[in-house]
Amino acid sequence: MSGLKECYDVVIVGAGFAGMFMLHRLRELGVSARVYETGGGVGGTWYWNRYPGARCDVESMQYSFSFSNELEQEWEWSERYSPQPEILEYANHVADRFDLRRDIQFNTRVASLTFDESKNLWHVKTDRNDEVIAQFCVMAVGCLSAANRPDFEGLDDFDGPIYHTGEWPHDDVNLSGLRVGVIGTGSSAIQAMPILANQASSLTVFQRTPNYSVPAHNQRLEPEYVASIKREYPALRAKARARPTGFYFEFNTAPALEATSEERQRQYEKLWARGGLPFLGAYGDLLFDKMANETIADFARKKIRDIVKDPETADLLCPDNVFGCKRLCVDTDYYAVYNQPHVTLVDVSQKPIERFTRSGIVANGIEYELDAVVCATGFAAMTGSFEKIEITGRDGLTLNEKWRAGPRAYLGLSTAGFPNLFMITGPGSPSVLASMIQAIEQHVDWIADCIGHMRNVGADTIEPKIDHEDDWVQHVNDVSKVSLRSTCSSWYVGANIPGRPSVFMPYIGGFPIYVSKCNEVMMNGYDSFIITGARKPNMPPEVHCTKRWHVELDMEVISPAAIAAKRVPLV
Ligand code: N01
Repeated sequence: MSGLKECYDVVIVGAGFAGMFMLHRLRELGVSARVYETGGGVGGTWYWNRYPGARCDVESMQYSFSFSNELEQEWEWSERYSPQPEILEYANHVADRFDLRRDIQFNTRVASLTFDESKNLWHVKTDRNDEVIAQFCVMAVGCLSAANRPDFEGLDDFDGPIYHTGEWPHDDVNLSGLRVGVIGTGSSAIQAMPILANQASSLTVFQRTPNYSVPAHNQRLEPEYVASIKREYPALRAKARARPTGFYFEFNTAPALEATSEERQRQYEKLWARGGLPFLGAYGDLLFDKMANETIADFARKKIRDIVKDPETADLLCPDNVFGCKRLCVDTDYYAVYNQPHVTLVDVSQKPIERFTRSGIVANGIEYELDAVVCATGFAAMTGSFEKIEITGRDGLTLNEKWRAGPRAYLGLSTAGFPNLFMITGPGSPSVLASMIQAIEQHVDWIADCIGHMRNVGADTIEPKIDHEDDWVQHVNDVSKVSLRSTCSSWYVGANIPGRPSVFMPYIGGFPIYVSKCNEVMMNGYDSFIITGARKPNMPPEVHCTKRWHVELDMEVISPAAIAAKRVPLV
């Protein structure tokens, strides 16, 4: 391969769920495609995040592809929330079943993508000196893929190993009997800690901001339950698509503040006992009204204090920010970890970690002796994986320059000045606020329809009109302000990493509204895009998947007016 210039219709960057399904759809169109993947296997997030305890926080029966009935029926999930190895096995099964590997080049990082305006082609270079040419590039790089490794002073001095949850080694990591430090208390740490505590002789947790976590109540799936879902899959998927989050769960649109405190207590207890993310669906105004939110935050803080025996530790673990503002965590026995005598919580909220030394970490003037450190410090979310690739569009403009003040993309699908470059679950789409696999499938279908149409009409390039892009970015920003979610320093706004512009990146207006907008754009003949070279400009595609994604919009529930009236839990 090295040094050879090959030509493909499409280059896909990434072989996670997005890249795999994109490849499958393009093959159906008879389009040649090459996938480059940094990792040694498929699975994306689930290939890299193999830290102990890693599992999905969306229920297994909904966290799967819906495009193939056979796949849906044959695959067996074993637990309510799938563990990482099982999801990775599923990804491998998909790759084998649809014979995807022959078009995927593993262990290869795309280093640069450069648009040649004279030929309307992308030049793709990899870190293994491959140089290929493609008419289209599809970025299937994932929303939470670029690990955030803070540059602590003295990192190189530390004698022991330093792991990152998002880049966990593939060999066995044996922490048994070691003094282990964990930096961070987000979802990854919360999942890993109960298991790390069982292995380590001591566990020292460095916490900058406490997080809310709801019990998972994970359990084995009963065959009867699985069979009942499989019988109903098409209807269940349709219901899910009609929900703001793209996954299905019961939610209550009534306002919390109109219930009595006894009613609220009963409702919160009932949903806490059920567990998981649907807890946020207890009332319709929880993410819109600060006072309503306080009622659920108080309930959660009381739960923490009930579980954690040492009052000082419990106080440190109680967040004082909006409940659900940061991504809600889902745990198994997280808070109880702190009752174990060998687990210590170190508050680094007032003063950051000072430095690493040969034998540990110094915080608040105290040196904590450690044999190994786990950085559960998250990701440069949404844009981090784009930043790592030098992407140069028209007039020599790089994507990093264009996005310096925050990402700008039309529908999170493409960005002006970068023709024929598509993104799957890019910034400005529901992505991380929706069920990821649903969001991926919808984007892949839209992109495949678009590429098929471009070929049918002999078009050279497509890119969004800048005024439509600007309007969409403004809309994404405006809608985010309706929700309390935009009010705290979370990775949704890039605030977990110093120096990043503070912009609410995912589209919070709800999956169905978003999907209907994508369908409308397509059926209007892509009139918000500039298409060059087409024999028939501004025509809708002859073949398209809008039916598959069509939902009857229940405007009572999901219209912007309803959102503004604070009645929809955009969980
Ligand atoms: O990352 P995070 P994560 N010094 O950013 C702290 C998904 N996910 O990997 O909050 C000290 O949430 C940081 O502190 P702060 C899920 O969507 C899904 O845990 O920024 N601490 C925070 O406590 C999730 O939301 C599953 O003040 C530092 C922690 O590190 C997303 O991935 C499972 C620091 C990072 O938490 C990210 O979760 C796991 C520093 N310099 C994850 N820098 C599923 O179940 C950062 N921190 C699907």
